[in-house]
Amino acid sequence: MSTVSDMADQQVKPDVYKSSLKPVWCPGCGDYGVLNALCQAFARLKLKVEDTMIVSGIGCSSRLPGYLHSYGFNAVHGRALPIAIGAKLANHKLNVIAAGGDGDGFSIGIGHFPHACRRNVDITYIVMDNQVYGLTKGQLSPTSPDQAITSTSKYGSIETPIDPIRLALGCEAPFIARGFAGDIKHLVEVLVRAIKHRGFSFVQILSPCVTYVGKQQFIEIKQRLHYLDQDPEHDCRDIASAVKVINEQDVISVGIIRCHERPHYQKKLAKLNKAASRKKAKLEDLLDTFRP
Ligand SMILES: Cc1ncc(C[n+]2csc(CCOP(=O)(O)OP(=O)(O)O)c2C)c(N)n1
Ligand code: SF4
Ligand SMILES: [Mg+2]
Repeated sequence: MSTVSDMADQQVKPDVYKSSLKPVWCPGCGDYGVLNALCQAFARLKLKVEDTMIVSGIGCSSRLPGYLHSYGFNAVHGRALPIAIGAKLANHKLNVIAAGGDGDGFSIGIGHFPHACRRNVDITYIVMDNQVYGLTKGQLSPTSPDQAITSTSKYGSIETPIDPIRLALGCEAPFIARGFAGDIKHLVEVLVRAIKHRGFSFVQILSPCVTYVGKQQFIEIKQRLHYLDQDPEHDCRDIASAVKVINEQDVISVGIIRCHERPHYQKKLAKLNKAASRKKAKLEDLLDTFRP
């Protein structure tokens, strides 16, 4: 992580990370909470703006890079992850955050997710999950609940939703967390832990869409919250604790669900490069492998 080391004893103000663009999100949108929490997390970690990059796809949530004062890339729909991973592999010093919505990450972009989890490149992926396609006016998304009424499911959804946490766990993501845009203080703690984690970290942020789902989405989430850091039985190093979270029905757990240290991709790559440089392949031997 690249930080503002010469300001070690000074406080960094969260506003340092905000760009001059005024967000165009609807008043009350959960994404404002995510932007604020992210700036506070960056400030807490004293990240250097010139060593920080945010990559997104397309959607209301994917507007995030424009509102942050760092390197940013508003990519094409569903492609935040491969671009973020490419940036990190090209420059290991960068703090790389990929961001997007539930549609971006789990419809068109879902093919990239399992590979990001298992490959374990040291980036953070945040999905601002509002259970709908906000930007395109409220269509059904892969995380829309059963029976959800949307502009493309007028009589209620008949599709089983994807649970991003269950998916991440099944794909061996080493760090899995959930936060709520309506509890910024808690979300900052979650984001700080995710960015500090050495390896792929995934954070599902419940970020209500007041326009196409409605104001009750905030209220319903808030009523069901269960804070894992206050649960003495939860141990994020123990996979059984994570399995308990994905099977819960009545509550919505927020906090660090899974945290499992394993060597990240860049570390393994450096080791591999070192071993390969010791036994240089001869061009003739390589060419022989193509000869009949
Ligand atoms: C290749 C491609 N297909 C479809 C679209 C249209 N499109 C733009 S955003 C979006 C979905 C946005 O939903 P989500 O990712 O959940 O973001 P939200 O707006 O809800 O934050 C779609 C289908 C597009 N821009 N590009
Ligand atoms: S449409 Fe929904 S997700 Fe998009 S800005 Fe408005 S409230 Fe937010
Ligand atoms: Mg969405």
